[in-house]
Amino acid sequence: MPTHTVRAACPHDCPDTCAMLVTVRDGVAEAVRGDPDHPTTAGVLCAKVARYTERTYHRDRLLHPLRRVGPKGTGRFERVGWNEALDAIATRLGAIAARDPQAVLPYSYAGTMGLVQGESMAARFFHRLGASLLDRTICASAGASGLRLVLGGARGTDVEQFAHSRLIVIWGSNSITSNLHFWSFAQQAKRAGAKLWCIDPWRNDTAEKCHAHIQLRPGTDAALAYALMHELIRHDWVDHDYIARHTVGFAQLRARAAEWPLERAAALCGVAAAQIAELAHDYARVAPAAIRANYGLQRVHGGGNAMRAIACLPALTGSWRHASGGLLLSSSGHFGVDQAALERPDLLGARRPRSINMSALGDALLHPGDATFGPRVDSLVVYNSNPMAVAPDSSRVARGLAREDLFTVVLEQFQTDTADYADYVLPATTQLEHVDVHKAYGHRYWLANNPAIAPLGEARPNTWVFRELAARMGFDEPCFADSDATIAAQAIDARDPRNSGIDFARLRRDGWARLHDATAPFAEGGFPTPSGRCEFFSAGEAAAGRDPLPAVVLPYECAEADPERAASYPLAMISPPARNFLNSSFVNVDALRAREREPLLLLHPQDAAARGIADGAMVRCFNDRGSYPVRCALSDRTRAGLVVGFGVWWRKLSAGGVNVNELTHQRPADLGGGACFYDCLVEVEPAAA
Ligand SMILES: Nc1nc2c(c(=O)[nH]1)N[C@H]1C(S)=C(S)[C@@H](COP(=O)(O)OP(=O)(O)OC[C@H]3O[C@@H](n4cnc5c(=O)[nH]c(N)nc54)[C@H](O)[C@@H]3O)O[C@H]1N2
Ligand SMILES: Nc1nc2c(c(=O)[nH]1)N[C@H]1C(S)=C(S)[C@@H](COP(=O)(O)OP(=O)(O)OC[C@H]3O[C@@H](n4cnc5c(=O)[nH]c(N)nc54)[C@H](O)[C@@H]3O)O[C@H]1N2
Ligand code: SF4
Ligand SMILES: [Mo]
Repeated sequence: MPTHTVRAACPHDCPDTCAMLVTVRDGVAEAVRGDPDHPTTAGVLCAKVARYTERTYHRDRLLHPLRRVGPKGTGRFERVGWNEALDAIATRLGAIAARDPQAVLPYSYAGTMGLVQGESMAARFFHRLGASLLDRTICASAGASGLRLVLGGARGTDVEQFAHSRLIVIWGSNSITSNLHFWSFAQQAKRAGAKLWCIDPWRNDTAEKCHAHIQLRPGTDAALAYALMHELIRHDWVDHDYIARHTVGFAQLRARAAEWPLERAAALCGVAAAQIAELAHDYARVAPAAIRANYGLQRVHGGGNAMRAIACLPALTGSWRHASGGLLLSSSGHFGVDQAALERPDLLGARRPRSINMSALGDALLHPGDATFGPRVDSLVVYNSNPMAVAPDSSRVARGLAREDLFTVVLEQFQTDTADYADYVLPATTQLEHVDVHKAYGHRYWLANNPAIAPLGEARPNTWVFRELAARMGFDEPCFADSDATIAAQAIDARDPRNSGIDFARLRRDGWARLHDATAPFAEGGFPTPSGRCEFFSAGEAAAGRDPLPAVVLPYECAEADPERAASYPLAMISPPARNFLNSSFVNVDALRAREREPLLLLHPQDAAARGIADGAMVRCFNDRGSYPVRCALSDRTRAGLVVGFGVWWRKLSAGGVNVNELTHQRPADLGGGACFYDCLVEVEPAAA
């Protein structure tokens, strides 16, 4: 039987959104590889997704619907038919919605980034039902909000242009782990003589390969950015023409920056003043200079304002004039997506359901309901997410999910920690088995995903499930009959000139297409802000009674903000991803888990010595929220006072049946309600023998 090749897209939550080629023989996907012609993928997939067939044909794939027979959390289920499962779910949701549809809470994130298998049919269903809205804050909302205040939206430097930068500042990103295809452009620049700076609390794999590394305390980036601004302004290394024509609020920003001389910022950040001075000098004197900021820097109380402060830098120096200057956090705002067509918020009619912050799921599930909160959550419908593993403050999430009176439905490819708590588990297709269309947040290409193989077992796409539920609930609006290909076509807003010549039929044939937008987005200003300028000073924020300028907001959990807590739990903890996992995805792929071996905590030798802890020992990492048994590695790649606990392990594949989120908290960041995973104090002690 000869093989054929199917054009697909990597579905995972990663800025790179790679173009994939799937080799299929006799209905079986034999291999996936990167499309060599796609300019950012360049024929390379990361180690995780190169094994996508292993994930798809995994022995543990869920292949038929399941109904719970044991206590919640124990993972005991029996097989049921689709009709039986869907009838029961529709009946139960209908009964809850008859009391108050807001008692139903959808819970989803980016298990797939596909616009079809993400929030299309699902959103239509929940809008029509009148369910609670979910505020999707768990990853990026603080930084995205900060960026929006200054630049107006998620736009920035074209990733391909970093190849020609002369200075690259990698800020809060472990690019080699989490943004590999950006890293290849940075390497091209490095080979051509560019200088690379990294700003990160630990010496991650990327920092190892940069020329200079500012190893700051987590959550202090805004102070660092202000000290840089102070230096730029003090030396008059700013572009007065760009500032005059394309920004607002320079005088106010200058006054605020004057509060952050090098020494003050250096003391707060825990770094040498001379290093900040050196970066300011490089940033001013080397052009084009570009910043690659990523979401690692905004998982703290002050994350939104940190991004806001950083976003002021390229306008001060006029670095936006160069295609290879500027700043990239996310490119998603370059895409013209017809969100309303996908999600159909009009199906709400006059209803305005409450919105629940997904990063405080534990609190939401444990809330008894009152006039402020609204009704108690009686049903949780989870798809594209594994909240039991990834949401903060796990012990409260577990208590919430264990409620006998909570009706939980989980659409999943695998029996995850979350699925263990479900009343019904519904088997979902993988990217090789369904249709989708993708934008990206790290490049500027639309991609199509053609199905390569038939669904395995009785697995079904998310869209199919919500279509079936809609039919059973009597939702007869025509949009519930749309096919997946129809939805994919609707996603590409035909009225948006950036989509000219691009439609789903073309994408299906060619695999991908570059959107049309200026390579240097703000060379001539044109910021999508209310003023049309880069807003150092936000009149909107001032009118709302908030700080009109970027603020320096300390972490909730640090010695300055909470000395009492710091006395009991003196170590700061960050929990960035392990390289071979993608959030909690891939933890169950044997070959990848074998590379990571077991949950690991980096501890500085000084902190270890003070606690009598030897390299490789099992330790107990704990605070007042929980306790996490973990293997520790002593390393000077972290700073004294900082531990690095790699995530996000499945609880049931970890030593104590818990993961690092046992220790994190649910408080929101300063902007956008973002999660604060890296704003966390802990103590570490040798594990009891
Ligand atoms: N292999 C792999 N790739 C991934 C993921 C994965 O889990 N695994 N996750 C994907 C997802 S969902 C996302 S959102 C992105 C995340 O990727 P990134 O946006 O790069 O974010 P993180 O990996 O969370 O953190 C990046 C770096 O920020 C550092 N950091 C932590 N706190 C601070 C701080 O206060 N200031 C500064 N300056 N740096 C700080 C961390 O030490 C880490 O080295 O990657 C995507 N890619
Ligand atoms: N401590 C700590 N916690 C973190 C982070 C951290 O750095 N530290 N990172 C945070 C970040 S940045 C993010 S984005 C979140 C991510 O959290 P999630 O978005 O929940 O990501 P995953 O853990 O990858 O879980 C996605 C699930 O979706 C399933 N899935 C994939 N495709 C489909 C599909 O087509 N249909 C259905 N029904 N299911 C599908 C996968 O099998 C997987 O179990 O985690 C956050 N949690
Ligand atoms: S680098 Fe990112 S987009 Fe590319 S294959 Fe890996 S996870 Fe997917
Ligand atoms: Mo994320």
